[in-house]
Amino acid sequence: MPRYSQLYDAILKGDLKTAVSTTQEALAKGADPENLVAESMVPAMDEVGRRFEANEYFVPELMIAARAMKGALEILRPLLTQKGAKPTGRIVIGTVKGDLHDIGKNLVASMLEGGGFEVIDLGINVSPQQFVEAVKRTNAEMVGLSALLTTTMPSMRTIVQAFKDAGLRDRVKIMIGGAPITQEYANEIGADAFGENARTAVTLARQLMGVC
Ligand code: B12
Repeated sequence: MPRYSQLYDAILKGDLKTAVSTTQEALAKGADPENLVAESMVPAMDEVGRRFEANEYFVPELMIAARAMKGALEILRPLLTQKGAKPTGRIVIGTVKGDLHDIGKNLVASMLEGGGFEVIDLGINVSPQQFVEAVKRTNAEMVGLSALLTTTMPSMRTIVQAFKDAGLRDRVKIMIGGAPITQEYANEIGADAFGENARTAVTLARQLMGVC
């Protein structure tokens, strides 16, 4: 049973208005933003995915659930990104080419900002060249890649190779994540780390920067 069942239900049903109002009410009652995400919102999206797989939900339901999730996250974002004074490092992040899923990537970006990182978010459907160019332009020390589709995962390997071809692989740490990604896959393609969720992403990023 999710901790805030009204919020869970609102996202599951794609009810944006209730998702927003229940988030505001929960915060007013002192709920922790990270707990709201981890205990109610992410489980709701997991259930949406399960229903989609079981042919109980179709693309329109995915879309309205995603809209409700994003609406609630919009309210939490400023709270998740409150940061300390000293920047810990710079990270370029994006969802790989062919992939339009950005809820998880946005959450990771917010939490990294909250963890003191400067985040350059390239958005969705990002090509290997765009990642390389962004690192050149910003001198970022780290790259975060997100993929939610098994069909777009291979793009991560191409991106690792693109950094090698550009002579930048030794200069950047590459962290990958997304529902189909595993540690084994990270090892296989030569990424530096795999993060299961947004919280782990922050811990890993700190480790990669040698600041923990
Ligand atoms: C919402 C959703 C959509 C929305 C996306 C809206 C948006 N703006 O993001 C829409 C409707 C657009 C969509 C479209 C499609 N989707 Co979709 N979608 C989902 C769903 C239900 C939820 C994803 C989500 O937001 N989860 C919540 C977030 C918080 O979790 P997360 O993304 O996993 O992110 C966390 C971690 O993975 C990790 N993480 C993520 N990125 C990164 C990056 C780094 C660096 C690190 C360290 C960590 C990390 O941290 C995050 C936070 O904790 C999933 C089901 C699921 N359970 O994943 C299906 C799912 C991913 N979709 C699926 C499919 C098939 C599709 C479509 C092909 C459907 C279609 N027929 O058109 C299209 C593809 C469009 C495209 N080209 O990308 C399948 C993929 C199957 C597969 N094996 O590849 C899934 C798994 C559903 C299913 N069970 O079948 N989808």
